[in-house]
Amino acid sequence: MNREQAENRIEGLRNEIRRHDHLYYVKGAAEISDQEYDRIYRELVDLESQFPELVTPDSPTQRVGGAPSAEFPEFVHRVPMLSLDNTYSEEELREFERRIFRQVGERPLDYVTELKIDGLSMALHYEKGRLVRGVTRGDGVRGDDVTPYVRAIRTVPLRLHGPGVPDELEVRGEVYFPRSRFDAMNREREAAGEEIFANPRNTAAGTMKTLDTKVVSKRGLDIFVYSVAHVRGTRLRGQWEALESLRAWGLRTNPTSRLCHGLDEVLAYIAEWQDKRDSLEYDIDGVVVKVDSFALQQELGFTSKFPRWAIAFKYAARQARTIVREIGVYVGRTGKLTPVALLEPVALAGSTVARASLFNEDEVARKDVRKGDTVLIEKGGDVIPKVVQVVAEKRPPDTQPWEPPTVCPVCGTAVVKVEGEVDRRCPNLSCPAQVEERLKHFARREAMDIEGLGEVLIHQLFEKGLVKDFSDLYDLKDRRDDLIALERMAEKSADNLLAGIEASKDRELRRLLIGLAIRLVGDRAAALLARHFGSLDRIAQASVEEIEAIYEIGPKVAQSVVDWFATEGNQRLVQRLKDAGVRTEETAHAERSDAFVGRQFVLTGSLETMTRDEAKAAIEARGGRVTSSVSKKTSYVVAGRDPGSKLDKAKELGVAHVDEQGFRDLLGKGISA
Ligand code: 1X8
Repeated sequence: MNREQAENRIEGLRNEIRRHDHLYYVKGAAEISDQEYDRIYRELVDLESQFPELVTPDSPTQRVGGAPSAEFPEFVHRVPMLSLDNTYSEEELREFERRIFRQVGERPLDYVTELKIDGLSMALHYEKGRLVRGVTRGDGVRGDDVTPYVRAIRTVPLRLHGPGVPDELEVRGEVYFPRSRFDAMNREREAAGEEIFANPRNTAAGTMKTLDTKVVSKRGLDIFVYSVAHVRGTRLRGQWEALESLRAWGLRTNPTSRLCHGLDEVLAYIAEWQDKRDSLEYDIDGVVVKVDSFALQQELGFTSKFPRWAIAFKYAARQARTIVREIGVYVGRTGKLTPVALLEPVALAGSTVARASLFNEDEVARKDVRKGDTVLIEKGGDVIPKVVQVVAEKRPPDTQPWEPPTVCPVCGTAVVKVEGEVDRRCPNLSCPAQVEERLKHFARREAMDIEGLGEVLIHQLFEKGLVKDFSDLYDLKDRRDDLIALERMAEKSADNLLAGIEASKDRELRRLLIGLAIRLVGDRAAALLARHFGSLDRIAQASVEEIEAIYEIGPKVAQSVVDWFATEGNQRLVQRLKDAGVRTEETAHAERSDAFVGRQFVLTGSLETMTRDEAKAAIEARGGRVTSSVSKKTSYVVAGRDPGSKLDKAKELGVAHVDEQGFRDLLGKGISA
C-alpha cells in the first residue's frame, strides 16, 4: 500500500470508528460486535504504525474511549480507567505470557481469572470506610459523578466494615442488570403495553443516567467489584488478596474468580465458563486474566493504552444457522431504509431470534444474502443479531440477488440516494412509517419521556387517526372518550396517559431537541445545542457557522439543524408545540435557585393546584430531585392534604416542611430556605 492509499484508508477507518464509538458510547446502541470493532481498530493501529507521520492527535487511537455525557458533574479519575487488550485464541494468550517473560524473565506465574461482565464500569470512592463518590468510566479520563444513583444500588455498601478497612480506597467494578429481573421487568412492561427494553446492558446504562434513584433501587441493579485502583492505609500483595479483602470489607465480588497457577489452569477456567456462560445471571463477553502479584504488575507497567499485566480473553459471539424467509425493509424516523433479514425463528443465546439486521445495502451486496438462503447469524453482548455469512452450499436453485428498493415500501415515494452515503432514504416527511417512528421517538425516555405512552399504544393512536404528528398528542385531552374506546384502555390508564402527556410539556429543551428527531442530532448534540442557545427560537435562527462554532459540533450536524428548521412543515410543528404550551426555553438560570439545586424533595398528601407530576416536573426543572422516602438528606417535605406518616417522619428528623402555599412561594420566588 502506498502512502496515498494508506492515507485514504486511515481516514476511512477513523470515520468508521468514530461512528461506532458514537453509536456505542453516546447512543448505547452498537451496530457491530466487539470483535468486528476490534478488527477495524487493529487495522488502523497497524496502518498508523506503518505510517507514523499520518498519526494525528484526533485519531481515535489517541484517546481511551467515548465522550462523557453533558448532564452530570464531571469527575477526573485519579487513575485513568483503561480498557484491556483483547485476545481471541490460546495462541494469543500464550504470546501475552511470552511478552511478560521477555520483560521480566521466565518464571512460574500465578494469574487471577475473572469473568468479564458486560455492564458498565464504575469507580467507587471510600474515605474512612464511607462511600463518598461513584463515577462512571466516561472516556476513561473523565467520568460522570453519579453518586446518588450508585448509592441506590443495594449491594453497594455505604460503609465498609471488618478488619483493616483502609483510610482511602478506590475500587472499580461493573454495574449490571440481573437477567431475571430484566426479564421480569420486560414482562410487566409488555403486559402494560409499554415499550420493552432491548438488552440489560443498555438498560442498566440508561437507568443509571436518566432516571430517579428510586427506579435504580426498584429495578435491582447490581454490581461486582473487581479491582483496587487506589488504597491508603492497608497493604495488599496481589489481586487475589485484594479480592479477598474487598469481600471481607463488604464489597460484592464475583464468586467465580479463581487463582490459577500457570496458563494451563487459566485455559481450563476459560473453557469451563465458555460452556456455562448461559447459566449466569448476567452477560459476559469473556474472561479477564491478571498477573496476581502487585509487585510484578508494577514492574510490568502500562503501554499507552493498556496494562501489560492483564488481558481480556474474548469469547466468540454465539452463532446459529437459519433460513431467510424474506428480506424486509425497515423505514426509520429519518426515512433511512434498512434491510432486515426476516428469519425462520431460531434459538440463540437464551432467546428466540426471528430477525437480524443487514445494516445497509452494501452489506447485503457484500455478503450476497438472498431470500431462501441459509445463513449464519450471531449475537454479541449488546448487539442486535446480525447475519454473518451465507452458507453457500445450502443455497437453493433459482435465487435472485436482492435488489434495493426504488420506492419506499410503506408510502411508495421514489427513494433518494445521496452521493457518497450508503443509505437510501424515503424523502417523504409525511411517510406514515416515518411519522409513526418519530412519534415513538418523541415519547421515548431519552426524549420527552411520556409515561404511559409505549410503542403499542402509539401504533393504535396512529392507526385510529387520533394523532398524526407529535403536536397532536397535546390535543388528546379533548378526546378522552376516543382514548377510552381503544383496546386495552381503561379510564384510569387514559387519565394516566393524559397526565404523562401534560407533564412532558415541561421537559428540558435538550429532551425536546432529541424528540424532534433532527437527523444527526443525538443526545450529546442536543445537550450542547440547548446549553449554547438556550431556546428553540434561537436555534431556529442560528446559521450553520454559528452552530458549527460550538465545540464538538461538526458541519454536517449544523447543516442538518439548519435544514430542519428551514422546512415549512417543521416550522408549523414547532409553532403548534408552542401553542400547546410545550416549553421551548432552557430553564432560566435565575430559576435554578439554591432552594432547589441538588436538593431532595419528598411529596406527600394531595395538592390542590397541581398534580404530583406537575410538582415533580417543577422541582426537577429548578434543579431539585424528588425522592420517595424521608431521611436526613431530605431538604423539604411538601405536605398536601392528608400528608400522613411522611410529615411525622420529617418533624421527627427536623427536616423542613412546607404546605402547598409555601411550596408555591418557593417555586415562585425561588428563594433559598
Ligand atoms: C473490565 C472488566 C473487568 C472485570 C470484569 N468485567 C469487566 N467488564 C474484572 O476484572 N473482573 S476489568 C476491566 C477493565 O480493566 N477495563
